[in-house]
Amino acid sequence: MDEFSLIHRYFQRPENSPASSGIRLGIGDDAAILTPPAHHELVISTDTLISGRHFPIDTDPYSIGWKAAAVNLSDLAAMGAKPHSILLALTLPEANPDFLEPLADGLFALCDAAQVKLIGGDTTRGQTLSLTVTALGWVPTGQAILRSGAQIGDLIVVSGTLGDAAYALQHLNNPALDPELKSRLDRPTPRLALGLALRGYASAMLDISDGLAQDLGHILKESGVWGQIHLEDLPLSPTLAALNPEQRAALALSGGDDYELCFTISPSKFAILQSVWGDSSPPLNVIGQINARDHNKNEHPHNNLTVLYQQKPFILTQQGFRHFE
Ligand code: TPP
Repeated sequence: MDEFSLIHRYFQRPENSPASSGIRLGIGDDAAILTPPAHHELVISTDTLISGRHFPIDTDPYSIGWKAAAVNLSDLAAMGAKPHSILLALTLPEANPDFLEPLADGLFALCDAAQVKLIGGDTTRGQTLSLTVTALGWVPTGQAILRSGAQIGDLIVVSGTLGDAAYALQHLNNPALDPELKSRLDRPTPRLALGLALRGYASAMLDISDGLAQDLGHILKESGVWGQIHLEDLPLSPTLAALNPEQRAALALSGGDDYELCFTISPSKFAILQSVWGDSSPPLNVIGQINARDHNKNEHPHNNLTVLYQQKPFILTQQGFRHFE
């Protein structure tokens, strides 16, 4: 199958869905043409997933397609943006229909649920399967939620539970692995509704891909503040809650692949948010607060985060996922 028939067969879909608003020209020409809504800014992000590096090589193709879209839509959620469309650059060792069909199904299942359209991309042949998705979304001008806005006195809040995907990655060969934990690794849910709901509430936000300790560190650094979190307050699934503190910390703080949102918010706005968000999914949990300066921090002067366990500083052996270590 050549490149053009491959794109046509698996990735070109009817144009007249409700998601096509704002798309003057979609997939199939040299480039797509979008019409941005008035008084909005374009929010754009890209992430590559490489087989064996970002997902186990035997991951099912539906999950691979889903995850490639999910991690990118998660970046838009983290800005408070409404996702609009994606581009996909795909490198494949071979064009096998038994693989491509479910891969496209997984990608489109999430895109359809999020009303996101594939507007272009590229396919190439290469030794290692790799997917680069670029996601585009809109936010009303000036309303995007940056990493740099955390204020002294703000609460630090996370959505959902942490460490599930990292636990699943460690237990892939265990037949007793809870399928729910496995699906947290394979098919993460981008927190799109929450990201939108946090406009006007969160002072700073990001999505947790490399592990909370490392990612929250970015908010603290960009905002020029210090932060304290409490190991006891981290939201955990029952399997992880049963582990010892070192194991819990390694998975929930340094494991990564969570794709939950971490944000800072003033206590008064959080009270209002709770009445608006209520029992909606995912649940929100306060795990710490933003400080002016932390004098406990001498042991890690390069990092503004203190983790407390039983009110004492808890030393992390690793901050989070790093590609080059
Ligand atoms: N090994 C395999 C086979 N699968 C995994 N999911 C991991 C390791 C763990 N892992 C790979 S990349 C990553 C994690 C936790 C972090 C997120 O990827 P990155 O490219 O850093 O995304 P970004 O932070 O740029 O969004």
